[in-house]
Amino acid sequence: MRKPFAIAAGPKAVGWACLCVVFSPVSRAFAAAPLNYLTSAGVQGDSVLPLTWGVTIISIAVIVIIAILVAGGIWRRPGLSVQPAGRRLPVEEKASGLNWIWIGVGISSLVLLFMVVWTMAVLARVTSPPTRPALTIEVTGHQWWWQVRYLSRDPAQIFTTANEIHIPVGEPVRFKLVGADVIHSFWIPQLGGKTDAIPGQTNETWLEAHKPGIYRGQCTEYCGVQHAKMGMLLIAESPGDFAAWRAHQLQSPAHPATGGQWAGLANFTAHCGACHAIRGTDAAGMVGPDLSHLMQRHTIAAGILPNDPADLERWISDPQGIKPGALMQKPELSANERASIISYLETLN
Ligand code: HEC
Ligand SMILES: [Cu+2]
Repeated sequence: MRKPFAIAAGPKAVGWACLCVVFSPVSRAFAAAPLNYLTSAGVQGDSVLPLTWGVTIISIAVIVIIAILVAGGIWRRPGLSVQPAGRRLPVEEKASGLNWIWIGVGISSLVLLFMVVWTMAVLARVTSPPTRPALTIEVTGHQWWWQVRYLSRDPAQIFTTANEIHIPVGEPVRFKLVGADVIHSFWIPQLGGKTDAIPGQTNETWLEAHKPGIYRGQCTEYCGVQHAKMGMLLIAESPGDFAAWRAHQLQSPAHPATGGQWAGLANFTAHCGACHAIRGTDAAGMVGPDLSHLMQRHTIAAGILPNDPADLERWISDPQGIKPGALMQKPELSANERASIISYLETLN
């Protein structure tokens, strides 16, 4: 007699494959990936991570158990003799069959209830920071870069930067999130969950990093053609390093030192100043990233190019070739003008 289903061995194998994916070296490889949420480096992540693993493992266990029961049921099915057409099979009604339903519903409800309570407890813990944050940073999502403004009651202490966020370690930092044009979503996976940046609304979240490091972030709400190239870096540093960085950001960059650099500043103001701002100069545009201390950044174009002279030149020569659709058109510059602008930008420490 033919076996009713040939896939009976399948579910078990699939279950083991899932377990292997979760526990094997693959998870260690994830730990080395820049955008990984399977390791935690901050207070929010510490609460969320056990829940992520817990729910994953429980879900896999449920699938495996059910698969085994289904497979067992199929195998143990008593052999049926071929019935003449039209004759019905006698159905045996054993009262004990119903018990399985009660046991199954009971166990499932307990497991689900446990997961709900655990999730609520984690949500309660990550909703608000353990202590009142001393620092508030406003992050505005633009198509396709991040504006970062350090807020303060004292207007002289406010400054703006882009795509790289510095925070001190060991204390919670408040983030106010806004969308400039469409909905974006702010996510630094190793430190905490996602929060949307919505036009006309200010969402709040907080993050606290345990130890100094550079953590990759990414927009996680589809926001147009260059959504995938809307990254950022969060740089967590010791409170001393952070204070020094902040004090430096509040300064205007030094004046150009050479004639060529002065010409670069003039060309910059004429060709780029409508969109970009540089502290202490006439360039005060708000359409693109603030470039006051550009050379302090590790990356340009929202985390996608290293900030080195060759890539800076590549970007300024043809931004559309690197990020097609980006809101910086190809500048119309002579080779001399471009070289002078780059030599000036390289002084912006
Ligand atoms: C129409 C407005 C506009 C003009 C004019 C413009 N830019 Fe931009 N620029 C932008 C926008 C918008 C971005 C962000 C692009 C992105 O990452 O998607 C940008 C990004 C940059 C960046 C990368 C900054 C970072 O930290 O990621 C540099 C450097 C830059 N522009 C230099 C220039 C220079 C030099 C000129 C003049 C030759 C210029 N831009 C002209 C709008 C402009
Ligand atoms: Cu996006």
